[in-house]
Amino acid sequence: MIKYLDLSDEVKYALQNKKAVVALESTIISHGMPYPQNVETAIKVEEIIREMGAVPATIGIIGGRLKAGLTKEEIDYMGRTKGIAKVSRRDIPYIVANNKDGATTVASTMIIANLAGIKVFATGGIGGVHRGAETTMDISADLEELAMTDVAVVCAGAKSILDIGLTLEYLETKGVPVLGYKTDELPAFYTIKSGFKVDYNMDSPKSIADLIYTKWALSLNGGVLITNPIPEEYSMDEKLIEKVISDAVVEANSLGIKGKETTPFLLSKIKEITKGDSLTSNIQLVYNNARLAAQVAVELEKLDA
Ligand code: PSU
Ligand code: MN
Repeated sequence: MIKYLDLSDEVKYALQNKKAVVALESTIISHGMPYPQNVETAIKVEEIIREMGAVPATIGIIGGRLKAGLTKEEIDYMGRTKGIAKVSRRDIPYIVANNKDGATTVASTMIIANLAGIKVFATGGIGGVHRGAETTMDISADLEELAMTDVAVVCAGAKSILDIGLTLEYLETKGVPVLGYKTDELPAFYTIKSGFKVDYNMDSPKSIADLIYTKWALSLNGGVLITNPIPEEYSMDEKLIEKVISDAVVEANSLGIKGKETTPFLLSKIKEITKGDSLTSNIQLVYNNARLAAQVAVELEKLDA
């Protein structure tokens, strides 16, 4: 598999010298945010990770090569080029065999991070069990990946475009610990609260790293989900965002939006209805997650040394 993988010099050096590395995904760049905020955010996230003493590895597929550590130019290319495929686990072989470009989701970013030997990954939101999944069977491949691939993912909880309760049930079935950073309650992406509990409230990056280390030392394969509440000053009004999301879901259904188009459609609709407020919150929560992920990666590296 490694023959398909390219590490940037910075990432290669960091991994060889046991420095903390944090993986970042590219679907958030190509499909999760509009240009140019997507590129600005992706570059700022990398800077934040470096400031926190870790090395960022933005992951994507370019010309059929799996890349861990995109250059600024490659990030810009992923952000401005229209029609880059959204690539999850099932799409990787087609994209690689045909030398195409692909923006990686949480699932495929975990796969490539794992190949590269990167253990911690920061993102905004993961995919999950969608509302209405009992008839559509729309359950993100991200959940299966968390079940089997040894990468810890820092996110801002589950947003209510998903069925949050069913998403948590699925993660429980698959043996994925859901941790809350300094919270008992699962955050809901745009808001601090969701009405659902996390499995464990963790009070420090060190305690999170200890849990991750122990899980894998026990050969309990698969990921760990670390949920980090959006900073209070950027959190949105709960009632407002709930109404916006419900309206967006109704519109997606009436337009017959399905499959991998669903999440990008809902995100852009929510941004449109909130006149960009949701985008501001989304950007800030990603920065917040990058800070925590870098701290966790630094602590985990100490344990591994
Ligand atoms: N949630 C967001 N922004 C995103 C995504 C989710 O707030 O960009 C992206 C991530 O890449 C995630 C993917 O892995 O959507 C999930 O898509 P799907 O539901 O089709 O599996
Ligand atoms: Mn889906």
